[in-house]
Amino acid sequence: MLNVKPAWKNWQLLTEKGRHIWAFKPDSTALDQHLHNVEALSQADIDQFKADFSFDKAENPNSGDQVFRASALQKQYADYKGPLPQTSSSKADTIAKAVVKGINYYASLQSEDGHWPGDYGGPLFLLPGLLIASYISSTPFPQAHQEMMKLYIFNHQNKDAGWGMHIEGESTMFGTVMQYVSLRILGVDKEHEALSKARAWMQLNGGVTGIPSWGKFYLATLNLFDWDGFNSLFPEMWLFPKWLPFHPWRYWCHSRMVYLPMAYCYAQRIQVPENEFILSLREELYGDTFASIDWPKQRNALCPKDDYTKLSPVLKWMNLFTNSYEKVSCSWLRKKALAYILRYLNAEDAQTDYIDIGPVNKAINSICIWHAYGRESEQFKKHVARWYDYLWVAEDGMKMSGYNGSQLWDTAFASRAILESDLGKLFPETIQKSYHFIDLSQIKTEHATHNEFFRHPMIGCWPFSTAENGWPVADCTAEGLSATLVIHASGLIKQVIDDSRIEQAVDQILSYQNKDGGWATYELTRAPKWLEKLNPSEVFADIMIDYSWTECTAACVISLLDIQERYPQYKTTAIREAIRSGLAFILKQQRADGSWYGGWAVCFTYATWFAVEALSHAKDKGFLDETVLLKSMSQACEFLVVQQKLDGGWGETFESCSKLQYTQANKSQVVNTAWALLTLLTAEFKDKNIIEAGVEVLLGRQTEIGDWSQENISGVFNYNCMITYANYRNIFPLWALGRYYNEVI
Ligand code: LAN
Repeated sequence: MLNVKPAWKNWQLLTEKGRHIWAFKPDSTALDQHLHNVEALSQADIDQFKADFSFDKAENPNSGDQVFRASALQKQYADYKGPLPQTSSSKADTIAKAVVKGINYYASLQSEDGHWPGDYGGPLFLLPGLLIASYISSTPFPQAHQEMMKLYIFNHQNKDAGWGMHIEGESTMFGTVMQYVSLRILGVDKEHEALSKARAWMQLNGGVTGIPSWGKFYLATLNLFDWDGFNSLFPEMWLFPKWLPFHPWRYWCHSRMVYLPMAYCYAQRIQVPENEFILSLREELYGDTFASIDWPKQRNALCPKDDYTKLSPVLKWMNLFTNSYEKVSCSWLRKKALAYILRYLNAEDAQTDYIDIGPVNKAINSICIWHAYGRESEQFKKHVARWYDYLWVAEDGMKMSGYNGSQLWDTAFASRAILESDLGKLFPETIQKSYHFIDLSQIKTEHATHNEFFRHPMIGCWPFSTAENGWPVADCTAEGLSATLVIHASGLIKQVIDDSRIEQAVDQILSYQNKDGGWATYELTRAPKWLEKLNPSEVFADIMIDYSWTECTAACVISLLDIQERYPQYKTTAIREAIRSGLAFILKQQRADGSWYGGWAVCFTYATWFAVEALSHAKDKGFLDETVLLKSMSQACEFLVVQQKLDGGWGETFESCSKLQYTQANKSQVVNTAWALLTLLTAEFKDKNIIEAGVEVLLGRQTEIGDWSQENISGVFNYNCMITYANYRNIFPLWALGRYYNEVI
């Protein structure tokens, strides 16, 4: 079935209510026991790691989650022996077999609690943050973890000896310096060939001072960059009156929660004391120039390879002011700002049970809490315990995930994909388990401090990962709700999510709608678009406010349409109005070529699927002028037809996201093909040859056991950083084939 390598077997994923902990040679399944007490490695273990986690990036930088999958299959895979439906044609027969085989395989990856674990790596700047936190706080990872992290970083070094922002990206200064420092923290000798070549890369590309601001920040905490070389984060801004349009409570929550602990570190000028290691690193990174660098001049220095978003002139002017303020800052005010920030950090930790909103503030909050309360404090220990929630083992080593997982999101999609056709009903236990997880993950209580710290109310919502993560998302709520409704309609379960909880979810979705008719991610859009001019990160775009997105809007509209169908009496007028304005927003986002740009996955095929799905569900229900709706859908189909590849499939690369232009991959991709097929089928596209050609690609690529191979990276954030969705290669082909089965049966 799978080529399972011996060292893989030593790593086991333990899960509990969606939590993921990778344990080395676990002797029980008690999850907490495996955080720290890991046995020491023998040289034989290390050699085995090296042999079994060797990975050829040149073949495909995307690992295929084989470590997790091999072990899950061993535990619970069995060939499908149940009944198959009577169909009318051999075509329908073939599709039915492929779908059943695919679901049967996929079901064996489901965890006991009902979700589908999966690799959520991709970005390369995350693990370094965690390693820096561990170094600063003198809290090293167990040796087994460290060896695996080294392997991961080595495995992802590019041919030119640098590293990218993410596993598929070309080398950047940010990626390269961060991995370099990480390998050194992990004990790799500076004379190691990979490192000396990386140093040459840095020199060739203008030197380390050109690292973007987030890198400058991390280096400053390591005493490898002077804080004077870092633009002020003006910590006093947290004391601004709330009505100001640029008060940080209005930022996109991810920016808010990252710049908050950064401001703390900056105000405290946190840096590890000079020691031999740091002095050596200075020399490795800068030669003998460190002492003579004019730091203030480096504040805006930027390596051209990292330059994605130019700092605006407005921001540069503001920096002039805030940097000068640093020289005269009033200590009383600074203290007050720091006290406020620390209170906010504590609230975020408490609200998320120390998981935090994401991988970046997870690492930086750890540094702040260590600084504020010490290594032995309860708070810091709780932080450390959650470091492990973010680690993931695949055949390329140990990585840091882009979130504490994508549990709810994948489970909701998977349930809908499986139940797309009646074939899903052959797997009642799978659906019962996913229902259990969806039930478990709906948020049932409010944070005590939610008002004080600007949180959108959340009872009834669903998060992207787990309930403990404590940050619900608008479209995850929609997906959770849509999945719940589909499962209820299937008749396979005993309903436990009652009407009042469904109504809570609907109310939340309504409360998330923006004035422009669209839906954003975690919150309402809280400030005008011009705030983007203050974006200080050179490597991401559109991070300052929470924008309405096509996909998020479509997901919310679809769930409201579902509600109208099943709960027609509930808030009919308000829901109809929300749907109408949501649809108008979607139509407005359509490009002249008929496509939609996707902000959260690669890329045009993704958002086009979401948009057309919403439009087709709204058809004949009197929301829009039907000719407008039909024209929009047919333009979308024409767009897809133009992009279809010769083999009948569709394939985009991540550059679609960063360049905002449809970019053909060399080879068609099952995930893009599935999105295109879902679109054409829901739009009832007339030319069946086009559809059949795509279906053939999915059938042809299905493996013997019912899986599909991992192809290109599928996810993205902030236009420029890619992220892995390991479950997509199963969910979407199954969904598309299930839909096609409904056509041909
Ligand atoms: C995610 C993951 C899920 C994603 C969807 C639900 C798919 C989307 O429709 C809405 C946005 C959301 C919730 C999303 C936002 C940005 C996240 C949280 C991520 C891509 C996962 C990681 C990323 C986060 C910002 C990474 C940390 C990096 C920073 C720049 C802070």
